[in-house]
Amino acid sequence: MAANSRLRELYESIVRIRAVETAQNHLWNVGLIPGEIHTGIGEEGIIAGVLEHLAVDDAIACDHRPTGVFTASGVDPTSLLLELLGHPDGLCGGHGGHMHFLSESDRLISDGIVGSAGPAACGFALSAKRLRPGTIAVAFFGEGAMNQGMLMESLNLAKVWSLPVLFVCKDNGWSITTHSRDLFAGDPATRAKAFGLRTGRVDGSDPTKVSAAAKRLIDRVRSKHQPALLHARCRRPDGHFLGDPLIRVFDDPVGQTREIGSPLPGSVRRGSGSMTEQISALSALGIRLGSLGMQRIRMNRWDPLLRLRCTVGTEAAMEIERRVSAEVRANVSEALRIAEVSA
Ligand SMILES: Cc1ncc(C[n+]2csc(CCOP(=O)(O)OP(=O)(O)O)c2C)c(N)n1
Ligand SMILES: [Mg+2]
Repeated sequence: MAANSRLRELYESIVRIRAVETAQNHLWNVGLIPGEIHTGIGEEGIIAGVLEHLAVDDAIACDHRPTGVFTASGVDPTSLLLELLGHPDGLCGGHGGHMHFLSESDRLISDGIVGSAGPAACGFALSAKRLRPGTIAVAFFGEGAMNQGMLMESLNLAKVWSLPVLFVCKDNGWSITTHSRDLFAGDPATRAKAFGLRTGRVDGSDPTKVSAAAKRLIDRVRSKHQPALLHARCRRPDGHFLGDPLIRVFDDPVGQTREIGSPLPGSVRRGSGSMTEQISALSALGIRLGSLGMQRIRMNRWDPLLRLRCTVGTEAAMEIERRVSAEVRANVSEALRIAEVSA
């Protein structure tokens, strides 16, 4: 395929993920989706860059942010949106919700148990090796998941059983509200190397670099039946989940200072710790907010959509954005019509 049309397809995939994620976020904001929503905005470059090199018979296991992977895999967005609304016509009959999407025929699964994408992908890869030679499995997970035993066991098993798995670690630097540097020894690629896996490191906000790194590893996983790990850094503007209180402080500093600023000193005074412990807890909170604030200020630099838009060119990018957003608007209208609700 010509380089330009390949780039445009990559961009279209990112734009479609962003549009479906944005629609999902809107439906949650107006109260139509129950429970939490973990958005994947900011991770689209990693997902699109990896999926570009997958074939229809390959399998994917993902984490608690599956909307992008399912969208980019070609699952009908209307059935995803209906699933989020808890409707019987949804992808899983409305029983799965946003963390538990499953498309059996496409070999796509997601799970809210952190780290479970590892064993699920190993299972897919074992069956691929025996029943569908030449096909592979991909596991998507965060860097926090790499502290889970089952993910470490999966890296080990994948190597000793020569399983065709690509492990993709989407490293946003945070596990809920804990900065990963406070709980992560070493780094994901070095850990995987210790198990004998081929590894790659890439800036996950640069879709063309992700695509090139993913291709190198996927070609090897497919031809040599050996696992590999791709470590891709990214930033997510929405934080851990929609409505994240730390993010709200930056989006609405005045309102939030009123809401949490005044009760805070009182709750610290009423706390059971010594004065030194209370001061250190408050300064830890200040440091967290400061570091998150710095990330928020630099967020555009990490946006895969904005970065690739420059490469694709304004005119081509706008045509893709107009077309895809009209398609996704039609998906949303269709889902709302079926569910008989309005947003
Ligand atoms: C086994 C397990 N432990 C804890 C949780 C609660 N939990 C949900 S998401 C999360 C953080 C995961 O961090 P990371 O893997 O970096 O993914 P991210 O949310 O940053 O994408 C935790 C601890 C869980 N769902 N499953
Ligand atoms: Mg993380």
